[in-house]
Amino acid sequence: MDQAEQPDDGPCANKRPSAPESGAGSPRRRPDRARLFFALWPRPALARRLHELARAAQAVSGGRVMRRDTLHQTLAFIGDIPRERISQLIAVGRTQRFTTFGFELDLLRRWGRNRIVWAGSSTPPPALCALALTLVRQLSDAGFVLEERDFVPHVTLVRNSEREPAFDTIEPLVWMVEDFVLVESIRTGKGANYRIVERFAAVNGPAGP
Ligand code: 2AM
Repeated sequence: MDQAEQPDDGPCANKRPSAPESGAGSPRRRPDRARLFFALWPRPALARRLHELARAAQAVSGGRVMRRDTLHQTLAFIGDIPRERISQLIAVGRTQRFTTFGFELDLLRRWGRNRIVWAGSSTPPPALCALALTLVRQLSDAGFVLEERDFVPHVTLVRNSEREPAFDTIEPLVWMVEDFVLVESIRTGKGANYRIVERFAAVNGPAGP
């Protein structure tokens, strides 16, 4: 299999649903609707390291480096929904019970199908997969329409890349997870801006802003 392609079974091998990208191609903004997702958001020091890595990768792969303030790892993608349903998403976020955990980002990969270069983990911890799977199951239970897709935890670093980055293992970057966030993606002419709607802390860890 072409290594650049997404595998059938990701490191979190359980199938779990992920929402269709409804309205994804539409540049028209509707004030009564919003595009949302749950994600891990790196603290500033980690975001800086990831951004340095993104720039190093882009120097080889070409394409567009993600802005430092937009770097994240998606847990569950909801897509375009009526704004009045955001409170339901917040309720789902608040029911998650998890304790702090850490993992290493130690891989750099490229998917040819969507031309993104991303950082990921060769050994994603069960806690990460469990958080994503539970979120998506509960979203489904709450009536959000989700599609079947494997969960491959990743941080997109470069979009529209033209070739493989020259290196595929990296000096491990440690990510300590103390919380996760609900994010609104606001499309602009220059790409997406992200707004953190709500932060959900681990049961044993205070999470700062
Ligand atoms: P990507 O970086 O791999 O494109 C905001 O768009 C976030 O949601 C990004 O992390 C993006 O992943 C992710 N995303 C977009 N569409 C998605 C989909 N249909 N399923 C899962 N994640 C999606």
